[in-house]
Amino acid sequence: MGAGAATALFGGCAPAAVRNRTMRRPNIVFIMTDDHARSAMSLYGNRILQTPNLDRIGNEGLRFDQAFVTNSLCLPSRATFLTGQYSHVHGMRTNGEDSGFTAEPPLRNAQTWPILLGAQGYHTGMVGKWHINTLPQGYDYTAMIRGQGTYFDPPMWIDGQWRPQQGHTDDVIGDHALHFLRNAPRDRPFALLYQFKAPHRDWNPAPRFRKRFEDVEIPLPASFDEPLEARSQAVRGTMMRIADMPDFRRGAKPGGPQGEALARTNFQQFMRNYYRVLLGVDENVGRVLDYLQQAGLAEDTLVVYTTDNGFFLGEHGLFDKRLMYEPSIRIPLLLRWPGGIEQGRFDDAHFALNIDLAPTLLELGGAPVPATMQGDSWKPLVEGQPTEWRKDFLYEYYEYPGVHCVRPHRGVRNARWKLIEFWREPREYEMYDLANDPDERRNLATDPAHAATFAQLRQRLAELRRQYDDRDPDDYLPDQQVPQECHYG
Ligand SMILES: [Ca+2]
Repeated sequence: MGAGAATALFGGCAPAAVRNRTMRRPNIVFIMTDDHARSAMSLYGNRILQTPNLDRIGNEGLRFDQAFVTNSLCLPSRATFLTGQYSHVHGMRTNGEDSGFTAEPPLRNAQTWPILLGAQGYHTGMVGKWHINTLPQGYDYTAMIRGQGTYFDPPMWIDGQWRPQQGHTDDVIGDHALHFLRNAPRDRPFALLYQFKAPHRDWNPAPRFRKRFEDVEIPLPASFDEPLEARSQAVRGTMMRIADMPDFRRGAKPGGPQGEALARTNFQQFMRNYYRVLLGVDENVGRVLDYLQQAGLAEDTLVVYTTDNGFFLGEHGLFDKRLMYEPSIRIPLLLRWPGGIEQGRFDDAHFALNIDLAPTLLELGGAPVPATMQGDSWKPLVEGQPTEWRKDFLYEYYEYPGVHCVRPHRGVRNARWKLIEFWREPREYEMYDLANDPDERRNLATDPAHAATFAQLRQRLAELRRQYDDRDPDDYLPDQQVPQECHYG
Protein backbone atom coordinates (compact mmCIF):
# COMPACT_ATOMS: atom_id res chain seq x y z
CA MET A 1 0.00 0.00 0.00
CA GLY A 2 1.39 3.40 -0.98
CA ALA A 3 1.52 6.42 1.31
CA GLY A 4 -1.42 8.04 -0.47
CA ALA A 5 -3.61 5.01 0.00
CA ALA A 6 -2.68 4.87 3.69
CA THR A 7 -3.68 8.53 4.10
CA ALA A 8 -7.05 7.88 2.53
CA LEU A 9 -7.58 4.74 4.57
CA PHE A 10 -7.21 6.68 7.80
CA GLY A 11 -9.54 9.47 6.75
CA GLY A 12 -7.07 12.06 5.45
CA CYS A 13 -7.78 14.31 2.47
CA ALA A 14 -6.94 13.35 -1.08
CA PRO A 15 -3.87 15.09 -2.54
CA ALA A 16 -4.68 18.39 -4.29
CA ALA A 17 -3.81 16.94 -7.69
CA VAL A 18 -6.42 14.24 -7.31
CA ARG A 19 -9.03 16.61 -5.85
CA ASN A 20 -8.76 19.05 -8.72
CA ARG A 21 -9.11 16.36 -11.33
CA THR A 22 -12.47 15.32 -9.88
CA MET A 23 -13.92 18.46 -11.45
CA ARG A 24 -13.71 16.82 -14.87
CA ARG A 25 -16.81 14.89 -15.94
CA PRO A 26 -15.90 11.19 -16.04
CA ASN A 27 -17.08 8.58 -18.47
CA ILE A 28 -19.17 6.03 -16.57
CA VAL A 29 -19.30 2.25 -16.88
CA PHE A 30 -21.88 0.94 -14.42
CA ILE A 31 -21.51 -2.84 -14.11
CA MET A 32 -24.32 -4.75 -12.42
CA THR A 33 -24.56 -8.50 -11.97
CA ASP A 34 -27.68 -10.34 -10.85
CA ASP A 35 -27.80 -11.94 -7.39
CA HIS A 36 -24.08 -11.63 -6.63
CA ALA A 37 -23.40 -12.49 -2.99
CA ARG A 38 -20.75 -10.22 -1.49
CA SER A 39 -18.85 -13.27 -0.23
CA ALA A 40 -18.44 -14.66 -3.76
CA MET A 41 -15.48 -12.49 -4.71
CA SER A 42 -11.84 -12.92 -3.76
CA LEU A 43 -11.56 -9.23 -2.83
CA TYR A 44 -14.24 -9.81 -0.18
CA GLY A 45 -12.40 -12.82 1.21
CA ASN A 46 -13.44 -15.81 -0.91
CA ARG A 47 -10.56 -18.31 -1.04
CA ILE A 48 -11.96 -20.67 -3.65
CA LEU A 49 -13.39 -18.35 -6.29
CA GLN A 50 -10.73 -16.06 -7.76
CA THR A 51 -12.08 -12.90 -9.41
CA PRO A 52 -8.96 -10.97 -10.43
CA ASN A 53 -10.74 -8.51 -12.71
CA LEU A 54 -13.46 -7.61 -10.23
CA ASP A 55 -10.78 -7.33 -7.54
CA ARG A 56 -8.83 -4.97 -9.80
CA ILE A 57 -11.68 -2.43 -9.71
CA GLY A 58 -11.57 -2.34 -5.91
CA ASN A 59 -7.79 -2.54 -5.59
CA GLU A 60 -7.31 0.31 -8.05
CA GLY A 61 -10.10 2.38 -6.50
CA LEU A 62 -12.51 2.32 -3.59
CA ARG A 63 -14.11 -0.72 -1.92
CA PHE A 64 -17.19 -0.17 0.21
CA ASP A 65 -17.65 -2.75 2.93
CA GLN A 66 -21.01 -1.54 4.28
CA ALA A 67 -23.07 -1.44 1.07
CA PHE A 68 -26.73 -2.54 1.08
CA VAL A 69 -29.88 -2.65 -1.00
CA THR A 70 -33.16 -1.30 0.38
CA ASN A 71 -35.36 -4.04 -1.17
CA SER A 72 -33.54 -7.27 -1.97
CA LEU A 73 -35.29 -8.17 -5.20
CA CYS A 74 -34.32 -7.73 -8.86
CA LEU A 75 -36.77 -5.30 -10.42
CA PRO A 76 -37.41 -3.07 -7.39
CA SER A 77 -33.68 -2.71 -6.74
CA ARG A 78 -32.85 -1.99 -10.39
CA ALA A 79 -35.49 0.76 -10.44
CA THR A 80 -33.97 2.15 -7.23
CA PHE A 81 -30.44 2.22 -8.69
CA LEU A 82 -31.86 4.18 -11.66
CA THR A 83 -34.16 6.61 -9.81
CA GLY A 84 -32.51 7.11 -6.41
CA GLN A 85 -35.85 6.31 -4.80
CA TYR A 86 -37.25 3.66 -2.46
CA SER A 87 -39.63 1.08 -3.97
CA HIS A 88 -42.65 2.65 -2.26
CA VAL A 89 -41.85 5.94 -4.05
CA HIS A 90 -40.89 4.77 -7.56
CA GLY A 91 -43.77 2.29 -7.38
CA MET A 92 -42.07 -0.91 -8.54
CA ARG A 93 -42.32 -2.81 -5.27
CA THR A 94 -42.27 -6.35 -6.71
CA ASN A 95 -41.13 -8.29 -9.78
CA GLY A 96 -44.79 -9.05 -10.54
CA GLU A 97 -46.04 -5.53 -11.05
CA ASP A 98 -46.40 -4.90 -14.73
CA SER A 99 -45.81 -1.18 -14.43
CA GLY A 100 -42.51 -0.01 -15.80
CA PHE A 101 -41.27 3.49 -16.45
CA THR A 102 -43.78 5.92 -17.90
CA ALA A 103 -43.77 9.53 -18.99
CA GLU A 104 -45.74 10.49 -15.88
CA PRO A 105 -44.77 10.59 -12.21
CA PRO A 106 -43.90 8.70 -10.12
CA LEU A 107 -42.38 6.33 -12.68
CA ARG A 108 -40.74 8.79 -15.00
CA ASN A 109 -38.04 7.36 -17.23
CA ALA A 110 -36.84 10.94 -17.64
CA GLN A 111 -35.89 11.04 -13.95
CA THR A 112 -33.32 8.24 -14.15
CA TRP A 113 -29.62 9.01 -14.00
CA PRO A 114 -28.65 7.78 -17.51
CA ILE A 115 -31.38 9.87 -19.15
CA LEU A 116 -30.54 12.93 -17.05
CA LEU A 117 -26.86 12.56 -17.97
CA GLY A 118 -27.87 12.12 -21.62
CA ALA A 119 -29.61 15.50 -21.40
CA GLN A 120 -26.25 16.94 -20.26
CA GLY A 121 -24.46 15.64 -23.33
CA TYR A 122 -23.50 12.11 -22.28
CA HIS A 123 -23.58 9.38 -24.94
CA THR A 124 -25.62 6.61 -23.28
CA GLY A 125 -25.93 2.84 -23.64
CA MET A 126 -27.71 -0.07 -21.97
CA VAL A 127 -26.47 -3.61 -22.63
CA GLY A 128 -27.59 -6.85 -20.99
CA LYS A 129 -30.27 -7.53 -18.43
CA TRP A 130 -32.78 -4.72 -17.85
CA HIS A 131 -35.74 -6.57 -16.25
CA ILE A 132 -38.00 -3.54 -15.97
CA ASN A 133 -41.37 -4.09 -17.61
CA THR A 134 -41.04 -1.30 -20.15
CA LEU A 135 -38.32 -1.16 -22.77
CA PRO A 136 -35.34 1.10 -22.07
CA GLN A 137 -36.08 4.37 -23.82
CA GLY A 138 -33.86 7.32 -24.62
CA TYR A 139 -30.52 5.49 -24.83
CA ASP A 140 -28.18 6.07 -27.76
CA TYR A 141 -27.49 2.32 -27.88
CA THR A 142 -29.50 -0.57 -26.48
CA ALA A 143 -28.82 -4.33 -26.58
CA MET A 144 -31.19 -5.86 -24.05
CA ILE A 145 -31.94 -9.48 -23.19
CA ARG A 146 -35.60 -10.32 -22.61
CA GLY A 147 -36.79 -10.42 -18.96
CA GLN A 148 -34.57 -12.83 -17.02
CA GLY A 149 -32.91 -13.87 -20.27
CA THR A 150 -31.43 -17.24 -21.10
CA TYR A 151 -27.87 -18.48 -20.62
CA PHE A 152 -27.28 -19.42 -24.26
CA ASP A 153 -28.04 -17.61 -27.52
CA PRO A 154 -30.16 -14.89 -25.88
CA PRO A 155 -32.12 -12.84 -28.42
CA MET A 156 -31.50 -9.13 -27.88
CA TRP A 157 -33.57 -6.00 -28.42
CA ILE A 158 -31.36 -3.90 -30.71
CA ASP A 159 -32.43 -0.96 -32.88
CA GLY A 160 -36.11 -1.62 -32.23
CA GLN A 161 -36.24 -5.34 -32.93
CA TRP A 162 -35.34 -8.73 -31.48
CA ARG A 163 -32.15 -10.03 -33.05
CA PRO A 164 -30.72 -13.53 -32.61
CA GLN A 165 -27.38 -13.86 -30.85
CA GLN A 166 -24.97 -16.74 -30.51
CA GLY A 167 -22.97 -17.73 -27.46
CA HIS A 168 -23.07 -17.65 -23.70
CA THR A 169 -24.98 -14.71 -22.27
CA ASP A 170 -21.95 -13.27 -20.39
CA ASP A 171 -19.89 -13.26 -23.60
CA VAL A 172 -22.69 -11.85 -25.76
CA ILE A 173 -23.31 -9.02 -23.30
CA GLY A 174 -19.55 -8.41 -23.13
CA ASP A 175 -19.39 -8.16 -26.93
CA HIS A 176 -22.10 -5.49 -26.95
CA ALA A 177 -20.39 -3.51 -24.18
CA LEU A 178 -17.20 -3.45 -26.27
CA HIS A 179 -19.20 -2.49 -29.36
CA PHE A 180 -20.67 0.47 -27.50
CA LEU A 181 -17.29 1.60 -26.16
CA ARG A 182 -15.51 1.27 -29.52
CA ASN A 183 -18.18 3.37 -31.23
CA ALA A 184 -18.78 6.00 -28.56
CA PRO A 185 -17.95 9.51 -29.82
CA ARG A 186 -14.71 10.80 -28.32
CA ASP A 187 -15.81 14.45 -28.16
CA ARG A 188 -18.19 13.88 -25.24
CA PRO A 189 -18.37 11.63 -22.20
CA PHE A 190 -20.23 8.31 -22.26
CA ALA A 191 -22.32 6.42 -19.72
CA LEU A 192 -22.88 2.67 -20.12
CA LEU A 193 -25.09 0.29 -18.17
CA TYR A 194 -23.30 -3.08 -18.45
CA GLN A 195 -25.65 -5.58 -16.82
CA PHE A 196 -25.10 -9.34 -16.63
CA LYS A 197 -27.69 -12.09 -16.22
CA ALA A 198 -25.24 -14.19 -14.19
CA PRO A 199 -25.10 -15.36 -11.48
CA HIS A 200 -28.92 -15.62 -11.47
CA ARG A 201 -30.39 -19.14 -11.55
CA ASP A 202 -30.20 -21.56 -13.24
CA TRP A 203 -26.42 -21.04 -13.14
CA ASN A 204 -25.49 -22.52 -16.49
CA PRO A 205 -21.83 -21.82 -17.21
CA ALA A 206 -20.05 -21.43 -20.53
CA PRO A 207 -18.48 -24.74 -21.66
CA ARG A 208 -14.95 -23.49 -20.91
CA PHE A 209 -15.80 -23.30 -17.18
CA ARG A 210 -17.78 -26.52 -16.79
CA LYS A 211 -14.91 -28.55 -15.32
CA ARG A 212 -13.82 -25.89 -12.87
CA PHE A 213 -14.24 -26.71 -9.15
CA GLU A 214 -15.16 -30.27 -10.15
CA ASP A 215 -12.95 -31.75 -7.43
CA VAL A 216 -13.43 -28.92 -4.97
CA GLU A 217 -15.58 -29.46 -1.90
CA ILE A 218 -17.12 -26.06 -1.11
CA PRO A 219 -17.23 -25.60 2.70
CA LEU A 220 -20.70 -25.43 4.23
CA PRO A 221 -21.53 -22.23 6.10
CA ALA A 222 -21.59 -22.72 9.89
CA SER A 223 -25.36 -22.17 10.00
CA PHE A 224 -26.19 -24.58 7.14
CA ASP A 225 -27.96 -27.15 9.31
CA GLU A 226 -29.67 -24.60 11.51
CA PRO A 227 -33.29 -25.42 12.28
CA LEU A 228 -35.50 -22.38 11.70
CA GLU A 229 -37.72 -23.21 14.71
CA ALA A 230 -36.44 -20.33 16.85
CA ARG A 231 -37.37 -17.78 14.20
CA SER A 232 -40.62 -16.05 13.38
CA GLN A 233 -43.50 -17.93 11.77
CA ALA A 234 -42.85 -15.75 8.73
CA VAL A 235 -39.34 -17.14 8.29
CA ARG A 236 -40.36 -20.70 9.14
CA GLY A 237 -43.00 -20.41 6.43
CA THR A 238 -40.61 -19.41 3.65
CA MET A 239 -39.75 -21.87 0.90
CA MET A 240 -36.04 -21.18 0.62
CA ARG A 241 -34.33 -24.15 2.24
CA ILE A 242 -31.84 -25.95 0.03
CA ALA A 243 -32.82 -29.17 1.84
CA ASP A 244 -36.39 -28.83 0.54
CA MET A 245 -35.44 -28.33 -3.10
CA PRO A 246 -35.67 -31.05 -5.71
CA ASP A 247 -32.37 -32.49 -6.92
CA PHE A 248 -30.52 -29.60 -8.61
CA ARG A 249 -28.54 -31.87 -10.90
CA ARG A 250 -29.54 -31.75 -14.53
CA GLY A 251 -31.23 -34.94 -15.61
CA ALA A 252 -31.39 -36.24 -12.01
CA LYS A 253 -33.46 -39.41 -11.78
CA PRO A 254 -35.86 -40.40 -8.97
CA GLY A 255 -34.31 -42.50 -6.23
CA GLY A 256 -31.36 -40.16 -5.62
CA PRO A 257 -30.21 -38.81 -2.26
CA GLN A 258 -32.82 -37.55 0.21
CA GLY A 259 -32.91 -35.33 3.27
CA GLU A 260 -29.55 -34.21 4.61
CA ALA A 261 -27.66 -35.99 1.84
CA LEU A 262 -29.73 -34.23 -0.83
CA ALA A 263 -29.15 -30.86 0.87
CA ARG A 264 -25.40 -31.41 0.65
CA THR A 265 -25.51 -32.63 -2.94
CA ASN A 266 -27.65 -29.65 -3.92
CA PHE A 267 -25.33 -27.23 -2.15
CA GLN A 268 -22.23 -28.48 -3.96
CA GLN A 269 -24.01 -28.52 -7.32
CA PHE A 270 -25.43 -25.03 -6.95
CA MET A 271 -22.27 -23.46 -5.53
CA ARG A 272 -19.96 -24.88 -8.21
CA ASN A 273 -22.17 -23.56 -10.98
CA TYR A 274 -22.69 -20.26 -9.17
CA TYR A 275 -18.91 -19.81 -9.03
CA ARG A 276 -18.48 -20.96 -12.65
CA VAL A 277 -20.86 -18.36 -14.09
CA LEU A 278 -19.09 -15.71 -12.02
CA LEU A 279 -15.82 -16.68 -13.72
CA GLY A 280 -17.54 -15.67 -16.97
CA VAL A 281 -18.58 -12.34 -15.49
CA ASP A 282 -15.05 -11.72 -14.22
CA GLU A 283 -13.54 -12.49 -17.61
CA ASN A 284 -15.94 -10.18 -19.43
CA VAL A 285 -15.36 -7.39 -16.95
CA GLY A 286 -11.65 -7.89 -17.67
CA ARG A 287 -12.23 -7.47 -21.41
CA VAL A 288 -13.80 -4.06 -20.80
CA LEU A 289 -11.11 -2.95 -18.33
CA ASP A 290 -8.44 -3.98 -20.83
CA TYR A 291 -10.16 -2.06 -23.61
CA LEU A 292 -10.42 1.10 -21.50
CA GLN A 293 -6.70 0.80 -20.81
CA GLN A 294 -5.71 0.19 -24.43
CA ALA A 295 -7.91 3.02 -25.71
CA GLY A 296 -6.45 5.50 -23.22
CA LEU A 297 -9.85 5.89 -21.55
CA ALA A 298 -9.13 4.32 -18.14
CA GLU A 299 -7.91 7.49 -16.43
CA ASP A 300 -11.12 9.41 -17.13
CA THR A 301 -13.62 6.57 -16.70
CA LEU A 302 -15.47 5.81 -13.48
CA VAL A 303 -16.13 2.06 -13.30
CA VAL A 304 -18.74 1.01 -10.74
CA TYR A 305 -19.23 -2.66 -9.88
CA THR A 306 -22.24 -3.88 -7.92
CA THR A 307 -25.28 -6.18 -8.00
CA ASP A 308 -29.06 -5.78 -7.68
CA ASN A 309 -29.24 -7.84 -4.48
CA GLY A 310 -27.20 -10.24 -2.37
CA PHE A 311 -27.84 -13.97 -2.11
CA PHE A 312 -27.94 -16.69 0.55
CA LEU A 313 -25.18 -19.19 -0.17
CA GLY A 314 -26.41 -21.79 2.31
CA GLU A 315 -26.49 -19.53 5.38
CA HIS A 316 -29.32 -20.75 7.67
CA GLY A 317 -29.70 -23.57 5.11
CA LEU A 318 -31.17 -21.09 2.59
CA PHE A 319 -30.70 -19.87 -0.95
CA ASP A 320 -32.27 -16.91 -2.81
CA LYS A 321 -32.59 -13.44 -1.21
CA ARG A 322 -35.59 -11.20 -0.13
CA LEU A 323 -35.27 -11.58 3.66
CA MET A 324 -33.62 -8.74 5.56
CA TYR A 325 -30.72 -10.92 6.70
CA GLU A 326 -27.17 -9.86 5.92
CA PRO A 327 -26.29 -12.26 3.05
CA SER A 328 -29.41 -11.07 1.18
CA ILE A 329 -29.17 -7.29 1.66
CA ARG A 330 -25.40 -6.73 1.71
CA ILE A 331 -23.76 -6.22 -1.66
CA PRO A 332 -20.33 -5.79 -3.21
CA LEU A 333 -19.70 -2.17 -4.23
CA LEU A 334 -16.50 -1.06 -5.97
CA LEU A 335 -15.62 2.24 -7.66
CA ARG A 336 -12.53 2.88 -9.78
CA TRP A 337 -11.64 6.21 -11.35
CA PRO A 338 -7.90 6.77 -11.59
CA GLY A 339 -8.45 10.46 -12.41
CA GLY A 340 -10.69 11.04 -9.43
CA ILE A 341 -10.33 8.34 -6.77
CA GLU A 342 -7.19 7.38 -4.93
CA GLN A 343 -6.04 3.82 -5.40
CA GLY A 344 -6.53 1.26 -2.62
CA ARG A 345 -9.26 3.03 -0.63
CA PHE A 346 -11.39 1.00 1.78
CA ASP A 347 -14.55 2.32 3.45
CA ASP A 348 -16.12 0.26 6.22
CA ALA A 349 -17.48 3.28 8.10
CA HIS A 350 -20.36 4.47 5.93
CA PHE A 351 -23.61 2.83 4.85
CA ALA A 352 -23.72 3.07 1.02
CA LEU A 353 -27.20 2.25 -0.33
CA ASN A 354 -28.68 1.62 -3.76
CA ILE A 355 -30.72 4.86 -3.39
CA ASP A 356 -27.38 6.73 -3.45
CA LEU A 357 -26.10 5.70 -6.87
CA ALA A 358 -28.22 8.06 -8.98
CA PRO A 359 -27.42 11.23 -6.99
CA THR A 360 -23.73 10.22 -6.97
CA LEU A 361 -23.43 9.72 -10.72
CA LEU A 362 -25.43 12.88 -11.48
CA GLU A 363 -23.23 14.98 -9.22
CA LEU A 364 -19.99 13.52 -10.61
CA GLY A 365 -21.40 13.95 -14.13
CA GLY A 366 -22.20 17.62 -13.56
CA ALA A 367 -25.99 17.25 -13.71
CA PRO A 368 -28.51 18.67 -11.23
CA VAL A 369 -29.89 16.11 -8.75
CA PRO A 370 -33.72 16.16 -8.67
CA ALA A 371 -35.17 16.88 -5.23
CA THR A 372 -37.32 13.75 -5.64
CA MET A 373 -34.23 11.53 -5.34
CA GLN A 374 -33.90 10.14 -1.81
CA GLY A 375 -30.28 9.02 -1.67
CA ASP A 376 -27.11 10.92 -0.82
CA SER A 377 -24.21 11.42 -3.18
CA TRP A 378 -21.06 9.45 -2.29
CA LYS A 379 -18.89 12.31 -3.59
CA PRO A 380 -17.53 13.27 -0.13
CA LEU A 381 -16.83 9.59 0.61
CA VAL A 382 -15.17 9.14 -2.77
CA GLU A 383 -12.95 12.15 -2.05
CA GLY A 384 -12.21 11.07 1.53
CA GLN A 385 -13.72 14.29 2.92
CA PRO A 386 -15.31 14.42 6.39
CA THR A 387 -19.09 14.46 6.12
CA GLU A 388 -22.23 13.93 8.16
CA TRP A 389 -23.60 10.57 7.07
CA ARG A 390 -26.59 8.33 7.87
CA LYS A 391 -26.24 6.18 11.00
CA ASP A 392 -28.96 3.71 10.02
CA PHE A 393 -31.27 2.86 7.15
CA LEU A 394 -34.74 1.63 6.22
CA TYR A 395 -35.35 -1.70 4.45
CA GLU A 396 -38.60 -2.91 2.81
CA TYR A 397 -39.88 -6.02 1.00
CA TYR A 398 -43.32 -6.58 -0.60
CA GLU A 399 -43.57 -9.53 -2.99
CA TYR A 400 -46.09 -11.98 -1.43
CA PRO A 401 -47.55 -14.46 -2.01
CA GLY A 402 -45.20 -15.62 -4.67
CA VAL A 403 -41.82 -17.19 -5.28
CA HIS A 404 -40.26 -18.47 -2.04
CA CYS A 405 -43.20 -17.29 0.07
CA VAL A 406 -41.53 -14.45 1.97
CA ARG A 407 -44.04 -12.28 3.84
CA PRO A 408 -43.83 -8.49 3.46
CA HIS A 409 -41.52 -6.89 5.98
CA ARG A 410 -39.61 -3.76 6.76
CA GLY A 411 -36.84 -2.94 9.15
CA VAL A 412 -34.07 -0.73 10.37
CA ARG A 413 -30.38 -1.56 10.58
CA ASN A 414 -27.70 0.46 12.32
CA ALA A 415 -24.05 -0.34 13.05
CA ARG A 416 -24.98 -2.73 15.85
CA TRP A 417 -28.68 -3.63 15.71
CA LYS A 418 -31.26 -4.85 13.26
CA LEU A 419 -35.03 -4.86 13.76
CA ILE A 420 -37.28 -6.71 11.29
CA GLU A 421 -41.05 -6.22 11.32
CA PHE A 422 -43.36 -8.58 9.41
CA TRP A 423 -46.10 -6.03 9.32
CA ARG A 424 -49.18 -7.92 8.15
CA GLU A 425 -51.08 -10.07 10.62
CA PRO A 426 -49.86 -12.02 12.41
CA ARG A 427 -47.44 -9.15 13.07
CA GLU A 428 -44.04 -10.47 14.15
CA TYR A 429 -40.61 -9.10 14.96
CA GLU A 430 -37.04 -10.29 14.89
CA MET A 431 -34.14 -8.36 16.40
CA TYR A 432 -30.44 -9.15 16.16
CA ASP A 433 -27.34 -7.83 17.91
CA LEU A 434 -24.92 -7.80 14.98
CA ALA A 435 -21.93 -6.90 17.17
CA ASN A 436 -22.28 -10.08 19.24
CA ASP A 437 -24.22 -12.23 16.78
CA PRO A 438 -23.05 -11.32 13.27
CA ASP A 439 -24.66 -14.45 11.79
CA GLU A 440 -28.10 -13.43 13.13
CA ARG A 441 -28.84 -16.62 15.02
CA ARG A 442 -30.35 -15.31 18.30
CA ASN A 443 -33.65 -13.46 17.89
CA LEU A 444 -33.83 -10.97 20.79
CA ALA A 445 -37.14 -9.31 19.86
CA THR A 446 -39.00 -10.72 22.88
CA ASP A 447 -36.04 -10.80 25.28
CA PRO A 448 -36.96 -8.60 28.31
CA ALA A 449 -33.28 -7.66 28.75
CA HIS A 450 -33.43 -5.83 25.41
CA ALA A 451 -36.90 -4.29 25.64
CA ALA A 452 -35.55 -0.73 25.64
CA THR A 453 -33.52 -1.32 22.47
CA PHE A 454 -36.53 -2.95 20.85
CA ALA A 455 -38.69 0.11 21.64
CA GLN A 456 -36.03 2.51 20.36
CA LEU A 457 -35.68 0.63 17.10
CA ARG A 458 -39.45 0.55 16.57
CA GLN A 459 -39.56 4.30 17.09
CA ARG A 460 -36.65 4.78 14.71
CA LEU A 461 -38.38 2.64 12.09
CA ALA A 462 -41.44 4.90 12.27
CA GLU A 463 -39.20 7.99 11.93
CA LEU A 464 -37.41 6.59 8.90
CA ARG A 465 -40.72 5.71 7.24
CA ARG A 466 -41.84 9.33 7.66
CA GLN A 467 -38.49 10.65 6.45
CA TYR A 468 -38.69 8.55 3.28
CA ASP A 469 -42.36 9.22 2.65
CA ASP A 470 -43.51 5.65 3.22
CA ARG A 471 -47.27 5.98 3.61
CA ASP A 472 -48.19 2.37 2.86
CA PRO A 473 -50.77 1.04 5.32
CA ASP A 474 -49.90 -2.17 7.12
CA ASP A 475 -52.35 -4.18 5.04
CA TYR A 476 -50.87 -2.83 1.82
CA LEU A 477 -50.66 -5.11 -1.20
CA PRO A 478 -49.37 -3.71 -4.48
CA ASP A 479 -52.31 -2.85 -6.75
CA GLN A 480 -51.12 -4.71 -9.77
CA GLN A 481 -49.79 -7.77 -8.03
CA VAL A 482 -51.36 -10.85 -9.52
CA PRO A 483 -52.61 -13.16 -6.76
CA GLN A 484 -50.69 -16.40 -6.86
CA GLU A 485 -49.68 -19.27 -4.68
CA CYS A 486 -46.41 -19.54 -2.82
CA HIS A 487 -43.90 -21.68 -4.65
CA TYR A 488 -40.24 -22.57 -4.78
CA GLY A 489 -39.48 -20.64 -7.96
CA1 LIG B 1 -31.42 -10.13 -8.75
